[in-house]
Amino acid sequence: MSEKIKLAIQKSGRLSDDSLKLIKECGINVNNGKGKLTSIAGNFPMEFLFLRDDDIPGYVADGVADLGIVGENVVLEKEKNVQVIKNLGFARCRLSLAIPKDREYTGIAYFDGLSIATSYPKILGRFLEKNNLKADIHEISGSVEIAPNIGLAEAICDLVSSGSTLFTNGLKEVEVLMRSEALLIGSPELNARKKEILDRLLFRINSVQTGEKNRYILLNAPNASLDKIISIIPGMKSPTVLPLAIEGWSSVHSVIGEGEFWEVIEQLRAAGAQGILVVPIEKMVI
Ligand code: PRT
Ligand code: ZN
Repeated sequence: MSEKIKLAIQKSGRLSDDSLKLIKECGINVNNGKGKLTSIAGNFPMEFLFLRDDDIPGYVADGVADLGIVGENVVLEKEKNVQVIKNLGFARCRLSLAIPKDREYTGIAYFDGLSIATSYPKILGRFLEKNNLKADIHEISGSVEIAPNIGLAEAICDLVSSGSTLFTNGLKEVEVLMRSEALLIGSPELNARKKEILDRLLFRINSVQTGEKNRYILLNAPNASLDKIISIIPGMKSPTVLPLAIEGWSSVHSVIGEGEFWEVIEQLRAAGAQGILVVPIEKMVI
């Protein structure tokens, strides 16, 4: 049997759906039926391990898995010997310190001598040390946000995304320790065959990500405006210009960045463009 690369992904949780979506968008079939711990891709030399996110850095460092998809927060907390291969842009959140909302926050020295509940004792410990603060770290594995209300700690250090969990527990976010997103991590020692498979995977991930960041644009323009319009949407090499059936008009096709979308549309309309269509790009190979 030919060699496969082993990718560890979260079995169930906030990373699972986006990890599977990315794999599928890369054209790789993943069969993650209920209760499965491993599976093999039908059409790519890849094997999947479905694990708890906390275990992923350790499995990758030990070489049980070659690659893993996991939050940066977990990678920094676990301090395992893994390499970060790529930022994946989903599961964005921040690790923050929060205190009861009726307390006046006086700056970072507020935390000196307090007890702080967290599931991230190492990241918090490093942060306190860097700021020359001493605090009592209570490591708990879940529901950190209730700690102040039940008298377990005076502050918490936890992941935040919308902020609603803090709000409903009467807490306020006062310091951000780090920002996190999902990462593709890898074992520092991959053999030549596995590096080749990784390169193929990265090529596909890059094409998906570039496609997501761009839009395909089609419009009609009077021929007299073509020069101006082409200068606004230069595209990958240059736009495609096709004559319309009606005399003196052309259809222009190009690619624009998702972030510049509205600005570009306004400029195009001012330059005389009509019938502007903008459509998503599934994959883009530059
Ligand atoms: O079972 P397993 O150990 O695999 O999963 P888990 O329960 O440890 O992790 P899971 O699935 O909750 O989160 C996996 C990863 O998603 C985290 O390690 C982060 O990298 C990322 N992530 C992104 C988040 C959040 N956003 C997030 N909001 N992880 C957790 N939260 C929690 C947070 O702990 C708090 O309880 O959501 C609550 C806050 O959310 P808001 O929106 O109310 O602010
Ligand atoms: Zn976990």
